[in-house]
Amino acid sequence: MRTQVGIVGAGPAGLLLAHLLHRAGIDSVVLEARSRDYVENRIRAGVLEHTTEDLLISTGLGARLRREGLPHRGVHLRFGGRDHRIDFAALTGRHVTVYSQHKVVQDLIAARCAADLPILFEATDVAVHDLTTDRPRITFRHAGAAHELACDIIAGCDGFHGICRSAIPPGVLRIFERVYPFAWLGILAEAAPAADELIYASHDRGFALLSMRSPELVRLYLQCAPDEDLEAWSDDRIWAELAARSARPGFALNQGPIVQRSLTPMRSFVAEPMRHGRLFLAGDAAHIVPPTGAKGLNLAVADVAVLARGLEAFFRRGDPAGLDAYSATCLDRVWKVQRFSWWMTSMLHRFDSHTPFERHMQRAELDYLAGSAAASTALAENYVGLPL
Ligand code: FAS
Ligand code: PHB
Repeated sequence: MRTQVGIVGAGPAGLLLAHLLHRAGIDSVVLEARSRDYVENRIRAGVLEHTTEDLLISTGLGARLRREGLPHRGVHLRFGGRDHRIDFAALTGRHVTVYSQHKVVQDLIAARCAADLPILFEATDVAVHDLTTDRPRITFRHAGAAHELACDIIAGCDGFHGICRSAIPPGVLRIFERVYPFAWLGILAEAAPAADELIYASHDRGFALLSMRSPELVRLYLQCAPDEDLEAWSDDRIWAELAARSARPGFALNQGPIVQRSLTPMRSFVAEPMRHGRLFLAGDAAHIVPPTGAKGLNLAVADVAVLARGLEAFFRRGDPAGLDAYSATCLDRVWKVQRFSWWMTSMLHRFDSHTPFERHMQRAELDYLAGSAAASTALAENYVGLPL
């Protein structure tokens, strides 16, 4: 088999890259370890930055997004029993859109299949070779047979636990990491949102986030121990803890059947550089942010927008400049988004190791935000998305 760009991973990064390359007349093959059903129903992120929404719509992926996406013009910070609304529209003129990641993946796969373009699900034993030559290769097994894909470029879009980053020889990458002393217990429940917008609740018992997927489906999160046993959390215990952490006079959570629960570990992670020879890392394969800032999916989109532009110049005009600048261009945004995600996480979560002074610093940060247009604007412009 041969193609111009071999893409490992059919998450948002790999699928959007394949979509953008096809629109630029560049051939690619997507190799995915899991089944189509698995990747299309994996519940993860829920918030699209305006740049992500604009890119999806401008590249022909806006039909369902326009129908089912929920524009959100602000979020609420809840602390000390009161709310402070961050008014995105007034402060930045922008909004975000609540639209589940699994729908983005479904839309991208549907577009790929409608164009009859190659995407191989349940590809196993994927391995990348000859990365520092101009003829890199991907070997894999599919439908019971061994295959080799000769390509000009390999895009490592295989997430944090994929094989592409680890295929880079030791000593090449600089790794930066912070592991947080907590995780998020997330649930999907058949209940109406208790508010029109997201609520980030900072409480002495721990952080809680009240998000949503539709007028009938909520996505709720609780800060918990990093090694929390999900079995120890009955539905009643989850609802009681969510209610306690989001309590405010006149507010009541709507409860309903919990249809999915998950545990998401919290880390900040960056691997530099995001390129090794003809291998380009994008999305979670290169970086992880704590989900507090709603950035993981959006950062993956930003990476592949840069990579697609660089590949178009490379294949159309033989101009390598975009690819040579890829890592530095992406990392400039990655580190700003890492900072914002770390800041939101540090401000809103409870750290058992915190001294009373540090807890006062957290509360002072929230009080300052609530009283300062400048501080609220800084949060808003990061949350809606930095310019691409
Ligand atoms: P992905 O991990 O989405 O996709 C990588 C793909 O590569 C997967 O389909 C995987 O099966 C495939 N793959 C892996 N190894 C392979 C191999 N060897 N061969 C072939 N294919 C291989 N972000 C938010 O903003 N908000 C959230 O609430 C949120 N919740 C999350 C919950 C969980 C449990 C996780 C893990 C992440 C969450 N994220 C969240 C972050 C998430 O949305 C990612 O940022 C986003 O999926 C990144 O997309 P990709 O880079 O495409 O990686
Ligand atoms: C979600 O809806 O899954 C979500 C929203 C905002 C976040 C994290 C997750 O910061």
